[in-house]
Amino acid sequence: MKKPLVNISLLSLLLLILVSCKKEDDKFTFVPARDRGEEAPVSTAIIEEYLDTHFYNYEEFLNPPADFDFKIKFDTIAGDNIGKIPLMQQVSFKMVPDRIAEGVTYKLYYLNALEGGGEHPKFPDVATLTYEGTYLNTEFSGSAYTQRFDSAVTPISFDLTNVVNGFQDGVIEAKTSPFPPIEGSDGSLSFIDYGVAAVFIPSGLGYYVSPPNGSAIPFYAQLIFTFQLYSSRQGDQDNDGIPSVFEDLNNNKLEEDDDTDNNGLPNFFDADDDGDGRPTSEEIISREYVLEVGEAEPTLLPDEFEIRRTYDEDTMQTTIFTVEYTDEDNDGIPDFLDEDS
Ligand SMILES: [Ca+2]
Ligand SMILES: [Ca+2]
Ligand SMILES: [Ca+2]
Ligand SMILES: [Ca+2]
Repeated sequence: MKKPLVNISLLSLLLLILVSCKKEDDKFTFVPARDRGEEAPVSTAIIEEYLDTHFYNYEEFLNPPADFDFKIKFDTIAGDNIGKIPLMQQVSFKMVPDRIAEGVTYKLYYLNALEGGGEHPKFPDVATLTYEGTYLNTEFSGSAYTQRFDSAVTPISFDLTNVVNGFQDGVIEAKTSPFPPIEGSDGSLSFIDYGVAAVFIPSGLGYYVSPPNGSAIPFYAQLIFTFQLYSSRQGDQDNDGIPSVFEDLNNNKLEEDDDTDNNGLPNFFDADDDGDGRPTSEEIISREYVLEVGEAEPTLLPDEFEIRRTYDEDTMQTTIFTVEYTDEDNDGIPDFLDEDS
């Protein structure tokens, strides 16, 4: 199930430089991938047409029937449904950069059908959700149709740095449940007060010319994901002790473009960020403070900061996790980013 969501940005980059190929007259002719900047408004137009002509089951979300599954369903505004409110009037959007072509941005539409009571995942976190992915295509029929290509009906955890970019960008606009899962007698997990959302992904933030092997997704397909977001945990993809959200040094909310030692491994995925041979985990100091109820907050050192806190309902203890960035040669550059210290 994971495969169709695998991040293909590197592969896309290759394909951008190389080509896609098409068989013609018994020989292969190479067709360069379309210009990403020119394709972006085309994608937007296709998605906007869909949003103008479709609605979702908002009435069920407003007045949930007893057996309602709290899943988003779309339908065409026509016939009996001619009076429905178009998605276009109910979605939000944000501008999102292309990860490959500099200067190209997309209008990313998303829908929060139900706001969770918890938190927004951060962009490099690991989210637990159920979902359905469809692609939107106009290539053959002239009008948009959707086709499901992937789904999970039991909760699955996704590293958000490892899914298609538009899905990552959409999930972080939803909120989790504020409560831990409830375990059923059969071991199944259920959640309450979670977020239900959808995201409408332009092809450049989807698969572009690299749909997953074996999938029926055409080139340049726009994608729509609906999902139920249950929980999220902080990502530390390289296990170096610094949560990935703090490895976004240029603070642009993209994890893939920070690479201190220029070795091709971005900091969130590099356990030796400065490439000095000493692992990052040995160039920082990680601490934990356990607080009893009513106990005062610890005073942190000047270069120490909190990365996370947890609360244990049984012991009623709060644990605060911190990291201190040491700077042995006092040059203002923390040791883990300083190749000569
Ligand atoms: Ca960044
Ligand atoms: Ca690196
Ligand atoms: Ca790192
Ligand atoms: Ca160092």
